[in-house]
Amino acid sequence: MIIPKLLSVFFLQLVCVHLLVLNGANAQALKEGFYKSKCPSFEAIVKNTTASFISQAPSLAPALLRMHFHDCFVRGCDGSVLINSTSSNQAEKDAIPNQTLRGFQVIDAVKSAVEEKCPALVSCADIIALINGPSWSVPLGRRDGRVSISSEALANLPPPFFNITQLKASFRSKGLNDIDLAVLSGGHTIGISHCSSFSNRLYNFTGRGDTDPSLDPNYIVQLKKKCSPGDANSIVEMDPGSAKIFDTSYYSIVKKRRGLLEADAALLNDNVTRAYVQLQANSGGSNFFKDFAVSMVKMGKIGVLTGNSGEIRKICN
Ligand code: HEM
Ligand SMILES: *[C@@H]1O[C@H](CO)[C@@H](O)[C@H](O)[C@H]1NC(C)=O
Ligand SMILES: *[C@@H]1O[C@H](CO)[C@@H](O)[C@H](O)[C@H]1NC(C)=O
Ligand SMILES: *[C@@H]1O[C@H](CO)[C@@H](O)[C@H](O)[C@H]1NC(C)=O
Ligand SMILES: *[C@@H]1O[C@H](CO)[C@@H](O)[C@H](O)[C@H]1NC(C)=O
Ligand SMILES: *[C@@H]1O[C@H](CO)[C@@H](O)[C@H](O)[C@H]1NC(C)=O
Ligand SMILES: CC(=O)N[C@H]1CO[C@H](CO)[C@@H](O)[C@@H]1O
Repeated sequence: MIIPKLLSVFFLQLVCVHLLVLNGANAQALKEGFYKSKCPSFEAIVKNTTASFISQAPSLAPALLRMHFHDCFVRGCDGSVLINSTSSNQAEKDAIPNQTLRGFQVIDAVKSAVEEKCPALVSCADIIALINGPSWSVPLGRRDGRVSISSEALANLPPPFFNITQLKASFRSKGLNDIDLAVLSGGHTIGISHCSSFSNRLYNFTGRGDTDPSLDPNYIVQLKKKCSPGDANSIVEMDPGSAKIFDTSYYSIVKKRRGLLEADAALLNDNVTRAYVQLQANSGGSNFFKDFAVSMVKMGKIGVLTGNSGEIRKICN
């Protein structure tokens, strides 16, 4: 299993649940079991290969989840995040928000294992999507885009300092609603952030050497110990104490005003997203894993290429 084993455990209850999701107009052709007859071992290969990487380096699980988000928000889920820059084109990979993307080696390894069994059949975009759906059914049939432009990553990915109005607009522009925003932000229950993504909140929030008043002052003291001024490279867990476990504790942290990014804290500034935070912050939460699967399937349909559009790339980068 791909995302850490606890995630899988929590999702076990969902294994047989058939998710009802809205089909985006451009996503008609995605379907579960798309490769069943053409490449029956595809799902097993993805699981085996990814599992062997993640057992060696568990921190790759959050990295791959974030990669799927970044792929889908820029030109749709078409694998364009994987494409290398060339002398004449700066690709998405080389945009500022992507400097901290990791895990490309996992995609490459899965791809070459898949190519060995089923040459030229399975898209890179589907590999990213399936890696992130260990325990729910992932509709497949995406094809790969050929275009990857750095400036589009900057324009389409919400930066960490977005306020709630901007976050809602960003998600809505991708066909995702305010609940999807609250649910998918829960992806920050695993993984890390570099100090550079939030240190303005600790040292210079409005340019007057001040701190972010929406961040718990006691937590600011702790964070300052991890991120000295100007330190861009150190990393901090987004859901400390539970950063390897896919659970609802992200929401408890946000509720306590300890959300690491401004975009996490912002969920408290809207009735709908705040209500969701409060719901999940209650002990044990409520249906978060099911909600997450539904919103992930929805995110995974953004702007996909299907049918004869795009291509099946042999080398993902
Ligand atoms: C709501 C808007 C979002 C913003 C502004 C945002 C921003 C960020 C930032 C700044 C980081 C830290 C990067 C670094 O400094 O290393 C991060 C990490 C991460 N994000 Fe998001 N994100 C958002 C939504 C999402 C979504 C929808 C998902 C997936 C469902 C996601 C999954 C992750 C994961 C798993 C990490 C940890 C990556 C790692 O450990 O390498 N994020 N995000
Ligand atoms: C996946 O791994 C299991 C156990 O190691 C093995 O039995 C199975 O054949 C593997 N499947 C593929 C498709 O590699
Ligand atoms: C893409 O870039 C990676 C890392 O720089 C490199 O290893 C790989 O060979 C490149 N792929 C192609 C097709 O040039
Ligand atoms: C969010 O940011 C935008 C752009 O800076 C600003 O116009 C708007 O007033 C802000 N909204 C909230 C709720 O802070
Ligand atoms: C804080 O930000 C202001 C405005 O951007 C800048 O002039 C000042 O040098 C910064 N202070 C520190 C300590 O970085
Ligand atoms: C949010 O809730 C508050 C208090 O319950 C209410 O006064 C306000 O009108 C609500 N705002 C929106 C946009 O629904
Ligand atoms: C993972 C990856 O490709 N990171 C690149 C992001 O962009 C910077 C330049 O802006 C590159 O140096 C990184 O290699």
